Amino acid sequence: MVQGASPARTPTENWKKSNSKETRFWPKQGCTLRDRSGHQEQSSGIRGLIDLLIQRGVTDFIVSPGSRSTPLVMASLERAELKLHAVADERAAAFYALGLRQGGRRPGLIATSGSAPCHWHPALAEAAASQLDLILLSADRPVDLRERGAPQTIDQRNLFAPQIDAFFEFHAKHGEPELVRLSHFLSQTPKTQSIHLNVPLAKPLALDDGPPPKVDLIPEPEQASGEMQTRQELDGPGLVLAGSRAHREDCADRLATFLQSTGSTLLAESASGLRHHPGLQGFQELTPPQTTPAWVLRMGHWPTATPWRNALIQWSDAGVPIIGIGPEAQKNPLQKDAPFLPGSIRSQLATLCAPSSELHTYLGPTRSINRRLPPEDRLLETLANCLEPDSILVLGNSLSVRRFDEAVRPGHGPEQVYCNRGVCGIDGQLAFTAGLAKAMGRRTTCLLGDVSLFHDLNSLQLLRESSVPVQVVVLNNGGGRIFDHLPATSTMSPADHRRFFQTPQQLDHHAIARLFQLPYLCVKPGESDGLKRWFETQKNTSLIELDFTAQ
Ligand SMILES: Cc1ncc(C[n+]2csc(CCOP(=O)(O)OP(=O)(O)O)c2C)c(N)n1
Repeated sequence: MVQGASPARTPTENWKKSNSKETRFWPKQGCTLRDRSGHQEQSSGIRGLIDLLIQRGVTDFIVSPGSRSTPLVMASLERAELKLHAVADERAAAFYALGLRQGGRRPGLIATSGSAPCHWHPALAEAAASQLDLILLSADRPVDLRERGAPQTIDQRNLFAPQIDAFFEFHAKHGEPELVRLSHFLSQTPKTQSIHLNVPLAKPLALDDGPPPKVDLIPEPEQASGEMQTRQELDGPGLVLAGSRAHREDCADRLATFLQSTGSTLLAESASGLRHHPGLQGFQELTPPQTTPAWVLRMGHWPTATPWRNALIQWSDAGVPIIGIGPEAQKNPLQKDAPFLPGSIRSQLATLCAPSSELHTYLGPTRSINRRLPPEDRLLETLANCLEPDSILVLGNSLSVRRFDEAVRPGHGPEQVYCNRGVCGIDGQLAFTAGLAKAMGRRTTCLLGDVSLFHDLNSLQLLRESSVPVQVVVLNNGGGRIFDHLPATSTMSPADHRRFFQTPQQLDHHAIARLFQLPYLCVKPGESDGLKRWFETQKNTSLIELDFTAQ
């Protein structure tokens, strides 16, 4: 080798040198991917994008790691008014964001290109069904790399249709004109809608110095309220059925007046937020009345409990009007053209009244509420009584929410109970709880099944890191026991039933707790003394196993 000359490169080194990741895929004619002249524009475009989102009200970003998204993260880090959270798994990140949104914050998600944003989909399905909005920022490879076999590159446009209608591809390198285009788009998209912004980014994946261009957010046009204000008379005493999320707005006092004046009865799920309200307790039942009501007023999500749903079917067949009220009003799987009163529950309740001012009596004060409970349900009631009334409770789907609703009477347990009943997934429940606990800043408990825990196991890490203690209570009944009630159960072999439906994981929950360095308690029905002490003394996130496997 000649002194001073650069060492000879091997063919592989030569290839590597001349084929940096982005030049290996030859750009289509007329564009150069290595052109750095657009870098300054890209940087200011990204800063302007984050600025517009802050103007729209975004408070937090949940960041999952990746290189393509670097400029988005860096621009967010520059803004002191934003809170950034790191969640490695994108599916958990999206459920965490959903929890934050449920708790009143306005979060956005940031992920890299390829399969990463695809993992947001389950949480978006729940968000859409529960009318919660999220902002999604997916970084993308430059547009010219699409459909050319480039690594980590898929078509990310409209990835989430039909869950989200609002999609915008933001070309940061076009700088200010692109920001003006985005501002128009945002003004046309109501804040209640989730938005997916796909952001193709070229190398270098960093930010140049320089302030963002100042583009103002164009205000949304005023929406007509469209609420019906005519007074509506409801003949005869009826029934109000409150599913989860019925109490999104403070409607309890209006509802109490309405129940009183119409002589009606209330069936309220825990996650309706109405069950524990002191003014409503005298009107409540836990099981549907034997008498057919003259009408049913339904608010929040469609009910979870099978007896309630069966009663609705029976009444619907008998021609009882099932009137939807509030944001979820229009959804009625039984009656396609069922009457509904959209808009706010509070204002709609004010329009409803009985024909005369005379007080009606229907079922009278609570009866089905005072009954003997089996040992497992008593343990759930003990659990409810261990929880402070102003703490937060998240109920997992499947039997957790059903059993809790059946076992725990009005007035017991926390007032604020949440459950993802939009699409009833067993996924992401711990991540959702972590986000909600963070947003609310209050002690939080999550009760969920053993398969549900397994499904979101990695989110125990989020809970371990949570600044607010979260008690994870796993109702371990040896698999997905809701499937014991499948009509086909009697026609298949027990082995097939276990393998394809119950899917018992047979995991050692104590070992799981150790893996995530969480304190652990195991409680069996009839041995609930330790539970109360645990809740009184436990200051950290912990895992509590309710061991129902012997039942
Ligand atoms: C993401 C998702 N996958 C599958 C289902 C169908 N599913 C409903 S309940 C259930 C079993 C849940 O088991 P577990 O959490 O142990 O609760 P249990 O039925 O014992 O109450 C399954 C798989 C679902 N709802 N969501």
